[in-house]
Amino acid sequence: MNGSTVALLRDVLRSEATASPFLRDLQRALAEPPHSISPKYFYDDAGSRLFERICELPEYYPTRTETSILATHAADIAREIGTGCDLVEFGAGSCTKVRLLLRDLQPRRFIPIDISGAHLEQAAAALEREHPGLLVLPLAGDYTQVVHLPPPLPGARRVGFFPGSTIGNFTPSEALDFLRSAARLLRGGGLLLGADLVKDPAVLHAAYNDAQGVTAEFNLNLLARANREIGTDFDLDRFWHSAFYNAAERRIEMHLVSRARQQVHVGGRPYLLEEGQALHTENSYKFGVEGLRRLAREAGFTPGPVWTDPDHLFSVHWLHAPD
Ligand code: AVI
Repeated sequence: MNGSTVALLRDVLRSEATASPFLRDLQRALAEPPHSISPKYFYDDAGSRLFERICELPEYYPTRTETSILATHAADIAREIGTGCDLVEFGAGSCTKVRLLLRDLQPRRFIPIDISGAHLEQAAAALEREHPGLLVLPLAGDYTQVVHLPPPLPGARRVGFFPGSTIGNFTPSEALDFLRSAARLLRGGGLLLGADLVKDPAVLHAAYNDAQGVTAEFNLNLLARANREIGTDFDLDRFWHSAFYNAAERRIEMHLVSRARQQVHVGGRPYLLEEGQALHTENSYKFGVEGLRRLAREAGFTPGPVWTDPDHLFSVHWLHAPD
């Protein structure tokens, strides 16, 4: 590290107490390797809308595949879990996938947790209208932090639902931490978990490099969001979307790559980017069924049945959480 990098780092650290988390994390990512930032910054309103469009893309198989697994096996899943549970969804969004389970699972209560409070309230109200007997208690907050749930319903097992392979966007140690806290929170019940599977890299490549460029726009929205929210001056035309399968790590990596040597300003500070320099914005880990079950065991779960699609693209796991 040379002198000017040290000075820059000192500056970054000094301003941390007052900076917004996004500003602080972006400054840190630009100041020093590994030049990476959490994918959670994708999801402002525009990013969430772009993600919804991704889920509809012909190349993006995970959403429709998981949906078809849940629709096909809802009765088996309900038999395994048992009716009348206290159901909690982590990162519920529009509460779309849970609808596939409600008829068979008949939970006594549904607690959707999501960072976007306003969106969640609407989704919860719509769900209650559709299912008059169901008590829906939306909880606005970050489910990766400590979750304070309302007291359990007497006699109802607590069951978690974490679809979409969002577990794949965590680092391996974050995934383990998340599963450990879920196993504690869901003691005596369990977790229904969706996980994307390792497959032909060409299929993966297409899913993250769609022909319409929606995934590219989703990735670039991180810079657009920074311009909107924290006054940065990124020129989006001077970056390109890169997504590739890293076979050794079993993950798709997304990066934003500088098309030229350029200077950008973040929080009033200049950062020089070389041509080809990349900001790592997301990992999307892919799992083997056995690997996922091992991870769950390590976190304190007892793995139960697994449901997959005929092409073995995606998996849904029932994980018991012992008392
Ligand atoms: C939310 N998450 C599971 C998606 C994924 O596939 O990792 C996010 C995404 N990134 C690019 N396309 C979709």
